[in-house]
Amino acid sequence: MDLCEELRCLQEEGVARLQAAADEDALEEARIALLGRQGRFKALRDVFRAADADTKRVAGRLLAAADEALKAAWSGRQQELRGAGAEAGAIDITLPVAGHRRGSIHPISRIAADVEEVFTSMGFAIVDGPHVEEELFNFTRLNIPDDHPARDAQDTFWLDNGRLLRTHTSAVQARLYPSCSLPLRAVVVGKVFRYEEVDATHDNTFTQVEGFVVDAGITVAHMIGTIKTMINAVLRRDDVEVRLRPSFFPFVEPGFEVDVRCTAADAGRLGRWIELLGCGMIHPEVLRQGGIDPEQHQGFAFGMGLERLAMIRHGIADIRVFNGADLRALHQFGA
Ligand code: FA5
Repeated sequence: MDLCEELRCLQEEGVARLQAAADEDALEEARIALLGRQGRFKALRDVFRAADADTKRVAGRLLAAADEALKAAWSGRQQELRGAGAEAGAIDITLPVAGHRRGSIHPISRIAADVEEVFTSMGFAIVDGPHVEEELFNFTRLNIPDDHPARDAQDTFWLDNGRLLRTHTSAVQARLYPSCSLPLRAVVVGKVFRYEEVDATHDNTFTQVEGFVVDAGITVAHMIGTIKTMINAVLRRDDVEVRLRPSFFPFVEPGFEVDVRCTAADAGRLGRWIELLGCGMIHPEVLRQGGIDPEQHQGFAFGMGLERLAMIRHGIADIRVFNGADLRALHQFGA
């Protein structure tokens, strides 16, 4: 057989053998025999190299065609075999069914629902307001004019259009007063945002609960009674101590802060006083700006950090758990 005949033969037989390989081992064996260093193709190429110019001119095309056809047959069959293997392995009906992971309610959503339930049972309406707020409601109508230093204490994220991410839920008070009918008992639960350095008790995105009551003859005693009722109903611990400290917020007069601590021997970080909320009697100027006559009606308001409350409820020492993505931590406290 001359070289050209042998090359035609190699292509025909080789392609047929590769295509007929029953599995990957057989295919590899065929590849070595045909295309390996000591295979048939290599042997014919050596013959080709030694051939004269006339033979080379004719056999060159046949050599290239055989090379291409063998390689294509090899890779085509390899893909077929691998695809079939993957398909066969894709469904192993003998494997046990992978269990569904049960989800859980985020601890802040859980405690928010509890807080709302307590207030609804006391006759409060649930109200809401926008996260992107106007400066007017977040600051000005709350007796915090442009140049007031209290604005620095609540620095926030400003938008190009002059609006801001609300720094506290007190903004909802300012929104609501002009259109509300009295007496008013309302509670807001929602996210607030501050340009804040994050640590174990401060986050830049957290949740506040704002409660406010406006009626004739409202006093500090009503406020303290309401706050204590709420704390006792939501915290499921019997070792909680509460204290009231005088404080300043431009939108209340007088103003207070309420701290809590746990007294159990193993309370750890929670054994120290933790500031839970700010509160006070609504400033007459805030009522007036909202169209309410402070001579006729008085009110109290409070704003509480819900994460802080949840930390005490569950004994969580670091606020970053709530906005973190560690589901193992969140699952423990969810419902
Ligand atoms: C206020 O936001 C006032 N609007 C509260 C208020 C309402 C006072 C009505 C009087 C009448 P303050 O900045 O202190 O106040 O925040 C209130 C509560 O939110 C704090 O007591 C704390 O529990 C929580 N809080 C404040 N900053 C953070 C923070 N960075 N991370 C988590 N919780 C916070």
